[in-house]
Amino acid sequence: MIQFPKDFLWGSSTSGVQTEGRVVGDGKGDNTWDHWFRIEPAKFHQEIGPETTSTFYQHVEEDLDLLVETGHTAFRTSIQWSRLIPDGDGAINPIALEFYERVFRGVKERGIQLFVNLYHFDLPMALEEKGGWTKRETVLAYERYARTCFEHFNHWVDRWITFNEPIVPVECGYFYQFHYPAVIDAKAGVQVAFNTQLASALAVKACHDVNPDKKIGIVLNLTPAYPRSQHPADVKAARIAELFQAKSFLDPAVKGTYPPELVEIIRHHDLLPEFLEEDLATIKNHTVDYLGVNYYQPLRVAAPKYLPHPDSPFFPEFYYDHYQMLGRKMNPHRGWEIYEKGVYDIAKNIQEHYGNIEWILTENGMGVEGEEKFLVDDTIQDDYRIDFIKGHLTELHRAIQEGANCKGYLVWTFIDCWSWLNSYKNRYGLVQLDLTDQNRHIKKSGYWFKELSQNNGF
Ligand code: BGP
Repeated sequence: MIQFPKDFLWGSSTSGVQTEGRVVGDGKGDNTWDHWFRIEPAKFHQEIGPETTSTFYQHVEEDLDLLVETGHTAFRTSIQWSRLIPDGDGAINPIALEFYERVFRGVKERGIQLFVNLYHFDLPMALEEKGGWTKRETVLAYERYARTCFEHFNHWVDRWITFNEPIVPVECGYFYQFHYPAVIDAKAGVQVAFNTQLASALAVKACHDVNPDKKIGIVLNLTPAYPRSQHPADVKAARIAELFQAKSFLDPAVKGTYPPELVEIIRHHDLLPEFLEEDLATIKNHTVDYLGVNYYQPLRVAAPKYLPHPDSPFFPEFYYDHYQMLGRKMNPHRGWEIYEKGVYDIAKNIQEHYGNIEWILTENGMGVEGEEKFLVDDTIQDDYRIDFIKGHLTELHRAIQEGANCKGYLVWTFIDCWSWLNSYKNRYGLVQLDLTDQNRHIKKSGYWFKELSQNNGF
């Protein structure tokens, strides 16, 4: 039996945007997803948009009961900025205030630790129209929004989170076109990355101003970059890929400084952001209290085969090619590699290079397209998901035995949810959501997860 330390947390993560849905009269303002779906619905899988997400808004009590039934001792969700402050920087929506109070109180009344994230890819559209994260005004509006949240909800929230996977809106919004504004503009992307980091540091400061004892962290999608071989060119490619993918936020968030090699590359391409001297001190002085780590699949890279065309816009892939390892283990239902040892490597990296800061595994899970095919006697028989979780937990446990400071495991996610352009394509839940009638059915993994939590191991 693999036994986890006493008080280890078991639960799941989700986000406001991906679960709440929209209801007439709820007072929510548009965010970038609402807007993008309205103007380009065909981009979204089966043209299902963010207003029809898992209807948590109408099923709060039922869903919170499901957390208990699936063994949760911790739960992470996010506040939708555009719900609480519809135009991003003006009046508070009283209906949203009442809604989030009800949700958070409900979580606490069930004896579950509550992690609340302030930003899960969801910028209010009114701010995007003024330039979004490329503008300092958005940073300052975010700081005011964060402070508002701390002042209203501190009573229920055990731990705060500033951002989820902040590199993703940078990559997807300014390089790969999976997030709005879906442009190709490296200079803007770098500015957005810097502004996001600054906003995170300002939120850390605000959180501690309001209550010095409250812990606040950031959630990063960390994976080591694995080189194809030990050839120096492959090793260099991996080092640089990791600078872009992980250290761009990990270093400033935990150490308060940017990696010099990354700064050099950015300078070399004339992409340095605009900032004030005091911003660097803000980032330096307000590092996070703990880390959330999301991990799904490894990043494998090789030295780039070709020189970029001189007219090509800058991409981080100037420095590395993606590489598919022969004989890799796959999740065929999602097309992602499964590499459990990645969790161990992340844990060792945090232990050895980031002061063994306290962390929680905040997302790990197995997406499955067409999961109805595993339905037997009304229950999804998702043994593959149980195996996936067990495999990753085994590696996490090994790292903890060696001193890694991980305090909990949150699966993605408790109920099948809407996921950006992929909409409902990939199902991740411990609980199945029937899109036709919005009924909820616990999957085999949900029952197993309860035992896992009760036994504190497996
Ligand atoms: C993570 C995001 C989540 C969720 C998950 C699954 O990176 O933090 O919001 O969407 O990915 O993604 P997908 O449904 O595309 O497989």
